[in-house]
Amino acid sequence: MKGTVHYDQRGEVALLSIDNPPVNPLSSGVRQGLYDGVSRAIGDDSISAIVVTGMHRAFIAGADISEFGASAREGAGLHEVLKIMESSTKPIIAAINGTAFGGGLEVALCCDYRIAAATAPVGLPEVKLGLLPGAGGTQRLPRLTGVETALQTIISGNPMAAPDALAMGIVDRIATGDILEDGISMAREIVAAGSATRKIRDLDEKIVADRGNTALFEKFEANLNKTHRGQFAPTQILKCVEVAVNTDDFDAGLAREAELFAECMAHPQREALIHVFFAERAAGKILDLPKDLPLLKIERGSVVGAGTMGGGIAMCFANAGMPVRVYDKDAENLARGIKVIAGNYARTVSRGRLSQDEMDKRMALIIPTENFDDLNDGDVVIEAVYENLDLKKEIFGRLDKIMKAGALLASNTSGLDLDAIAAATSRPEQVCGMHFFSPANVMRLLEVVRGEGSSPATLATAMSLGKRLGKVSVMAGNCPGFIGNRMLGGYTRQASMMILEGATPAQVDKVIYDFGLAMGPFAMNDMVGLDLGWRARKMVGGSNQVTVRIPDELCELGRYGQKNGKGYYRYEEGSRVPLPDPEADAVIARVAGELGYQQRDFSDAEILKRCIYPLVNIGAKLLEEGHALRAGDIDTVYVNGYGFPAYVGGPMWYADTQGLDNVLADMEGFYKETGDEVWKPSALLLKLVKEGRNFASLDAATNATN
Ligand code: 3H9
Repeated sequence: MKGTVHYDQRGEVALLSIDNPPVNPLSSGVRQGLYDGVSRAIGDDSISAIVVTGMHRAFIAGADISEFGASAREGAGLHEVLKIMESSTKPIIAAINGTAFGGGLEVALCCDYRIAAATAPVGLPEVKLGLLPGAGGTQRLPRLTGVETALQTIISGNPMAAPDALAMGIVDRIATGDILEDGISMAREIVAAGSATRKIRDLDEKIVADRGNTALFEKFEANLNKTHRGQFAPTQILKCVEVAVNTDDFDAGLAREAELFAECMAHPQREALIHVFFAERAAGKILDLPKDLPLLKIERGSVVGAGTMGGGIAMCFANAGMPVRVYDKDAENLARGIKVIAGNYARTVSRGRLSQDEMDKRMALIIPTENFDDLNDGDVVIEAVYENLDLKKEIFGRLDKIMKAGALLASNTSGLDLDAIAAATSRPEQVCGMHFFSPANVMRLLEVVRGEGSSPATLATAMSLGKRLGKVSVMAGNCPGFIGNRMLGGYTRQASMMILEGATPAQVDKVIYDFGLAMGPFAMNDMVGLDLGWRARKMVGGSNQVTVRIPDELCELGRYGQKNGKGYYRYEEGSRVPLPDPEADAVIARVAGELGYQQRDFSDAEILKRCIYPLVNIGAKLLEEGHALRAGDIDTVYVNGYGFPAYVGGPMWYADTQGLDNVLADMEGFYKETGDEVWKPSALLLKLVKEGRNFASLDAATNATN
């Protein structure tokens, strides 16, 4: 059995300490240990109260996710544990020393009292795994906080700090000294005052007011389409809480919760989301970088360029409490960049998500400079100028001269040749890519790009710095576009081909939106601005790619996208809603005719495959070449950097769910039909299908070698 619970006696208090490092999930040994410990304490006449706490950095991180889907269960069931705790006539106190998430908070809610360390985060994040709190959380939380707060907490899945949990009534007290000692003192106080127990199941004053309040649930349901479009678990959560509010029979509520939880467990979204959870964590483990590799000491950052990317990167440093210099040679650009940063923070303050004091502290950490040499005190420098190889090479040549020995030199290039950039320095071993995604202060993804000469210490430091900056870091090899943008090329090209062949932008975009992305490729292009690519192509004398003919002709007609109200679509004054536009459609039809494309109808299913399967094939090529380490890394890139819906698990996971043999057959069909190289199946895909395997099995084999 995995994990254990230690039993100690402190006078008349039994102390149960959960020991399942690093974060104490409710694995078999923990459940059994809690069951045995509580039973023993109840049966021991010398014990008057029980304190439950966690060792290491968490109280309990929730159910053990790695056990989900296992055929046989070891140890006591969680519900048996909770039942014996809740029926205890001796008061049980949860001493929440650290993270209490999901089933962990639900264990605490089965205790009679809760005291928490001020730094302990608590929450019910199950929804992020496609689940609902299935150990009574949907029934007990509303009884403590009231219905609306409980719904917000459970549906968002966001954690809260212990002091907020105190204000909401979830915990009773915040420890002022050592949490364990304070927990034991609290137990003694309760015993001294008569050993009253207090079961949340018996409380109803916070829920009666909303009994029969269907409008409240309708309000939440209507909002789900905005916040959780396409997701299964949130509606299940609403149903659970509705039962909690509308019935007096607590056990009936628990039974309904168990049914709805089982439906979530059986749902493919649950499997996909848990894949994403583990894939994000696996991505941080680089097989040839030993865990104990000494890292470079990073205390200060430097950023070259005060544009959108540079400013966002500087905010990441400041948010992590690290001072950062931001350089721009143009005083006006620099001032504008700093103003944008201040504006971003001010918006967060106005939404109540940051205090003015904290904003001031962060702004003070961002030090603008027009003097390139000032960058030299950074332990890391991140170059974030526009995509131009010559310019980047020149900057790295200059950085090489001024940066201190041992500094990490990183480029934020989104796809240029990192080795060429590193070659401009005398220390390519200290150079790597750190590719942030826009807006850098918001997007969670960081591609760490490994150059030919990048040293293990450089790479390990960049990965670890990414974590400190709040990013999910994924290692990518140095190839054009790295992981994300190289794959994206296949997706956008196929979308562009389909509108030449007879599909409309609106049809393609709707299919992609319905699949779960925030917008389709044409709405996205309109948002970014069609003129950017058009101007870039003009500067190099144009392009003979058929896929750029339509955007180029749209630009020739002054249709630049959202910025001037017309592109692939038209936009009403001040609106971002794309509306079909006969003028754009006529351009598409004319160009398709001129290029000799036969027009035909497309089914939604075909559109989806033509857009998503290039991602899969290019992803497989990246794996085959070693430019991506795991299929899960690719999924992590797409979910965190490109808005791919986590509930389908990312493109590689999605391909597995479709059956790789089916995916291959479709690709072969498209290859035959179009002759487009993107459809030439990768050798890896062919091999996996031949062996009856999938990407998940490939990753399992890779991770097993770690
Ligand atoms: C649930 O509770 C259902 C119940 O309502 C009903 C049941 C009937 N299980 O993230 P880290 C591993 S659903 C198994 O790097 P951090 C993780 O994989 C659950 N393993 O650390 C990693 O392993 P490795 C609801 C878990 O400090 C290691 O621990 N709970 C679990 O950055 C360290 O993790 C959640 O959704 C788990 N529950 O963050 C909480 N949690 O070292 C999910 C972690 O081999 N967990 N591991 O790569 C988290 O949000 C974060 O892990 C946490 C720590 C904040 C706890």
